[in-house]
Amino acid sequence: MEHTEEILSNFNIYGEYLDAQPYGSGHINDTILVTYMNLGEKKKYILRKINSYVFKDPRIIIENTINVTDHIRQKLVDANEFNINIKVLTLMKSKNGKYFYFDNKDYWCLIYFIEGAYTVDQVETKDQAYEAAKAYGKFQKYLSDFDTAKCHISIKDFHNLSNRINAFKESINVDKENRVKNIPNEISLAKSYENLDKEFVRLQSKNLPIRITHNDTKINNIMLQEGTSEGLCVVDLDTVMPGIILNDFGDMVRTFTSPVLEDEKDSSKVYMRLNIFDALVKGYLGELKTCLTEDEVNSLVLGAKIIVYEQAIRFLTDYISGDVYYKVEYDLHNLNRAKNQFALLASIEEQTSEMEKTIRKYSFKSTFVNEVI
Ligand code: GN1
Ligand code: MG
Repeated sequence: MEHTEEILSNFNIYGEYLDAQPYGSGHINDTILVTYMNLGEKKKYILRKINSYVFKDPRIIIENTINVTDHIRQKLVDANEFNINIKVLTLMKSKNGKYFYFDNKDYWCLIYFIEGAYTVDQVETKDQAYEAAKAYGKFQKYLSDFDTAKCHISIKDFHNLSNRINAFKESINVDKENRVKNIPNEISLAKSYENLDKEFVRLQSKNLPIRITHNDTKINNIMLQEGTSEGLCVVDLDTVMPGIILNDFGDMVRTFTSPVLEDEKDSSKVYMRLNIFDALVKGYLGELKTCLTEDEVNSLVLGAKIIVYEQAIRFLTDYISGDVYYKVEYDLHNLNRAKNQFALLASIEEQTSEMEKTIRKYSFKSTFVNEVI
């Protein structure tokens, strides 16, 4: 990776360059694991090329990342936490003193690699779900006093379901790649869930609190500690911006509870695992139940449906438009992803009442009632 070495030469890294390898499973930015040898020890870093088709002004997301990580770092210091460098991301400055390097085409960031941790693309144990959700809960808690006015909107209307539906319809009208004819079932499925948009609009009218949300709370955006599986560090902060809690809760349900990968080719294997949902809710609300409003708690399950539906539509729109947004490895990749989201949504619909019961079990009100009894 010759070009990579050239990019890296613009950052202040001690030691001798050893190696660079593609890293992780993100769909948007390029992520590269680089290794240096310094004083006989291997040192690893994550180099990220920010996708400027998706992020129109990458400097905005870098500024958000710096502000948010500074805020969290201070919370960790105040709490006398040790090993802070593996609990929050640290960006390195480039030789021009900025937290990025711009090569006249792309923006690049360099981040310290979190040692002693791993990520998973699908949840294998209840423990992982509990620990990862707890880490996202803590992340939310640390940011609860961050001034939302000081956080940029990295992508406008990112979780605006009505807009996503309009974009989907527009892609059908344009039918750029002549793919609409291949997917009558998925299009009618998408239409059959359109009532979720009305629910979404109704939710917006409730004035749910605007918080700083992560907006991409996938299971693989948590570094889990080797051995204990403790949720060590929240990564991929590109989409951190003001938003409602449902965005984060919904994306956890979406990516934690299915037993197979997001791009599994057989969508009949996809369903919502209630035991994993239980662990997720226990971990998340364990951190947050006293901070959330009653309206927020009561709309969590609906939020999950909305996010899964939104994602189904996003994948389907990209399939119809010729795969311009998400990275794909084969022609039907986005379509398979969309089918899996619809399968998950159907399973969530079926288990709504059990999911609501689980929320009540771990929410503040039920705890309070139990204590009084
Ligand atoms: C994208 O690149 P990655 O995996 O972090 C996308 C998310 C989607 C996700 C689907 C900026 O995230 O919104 O939920 O793919 N990020 C952006 O897996 O669009
Ligand atoms: Mg991301």
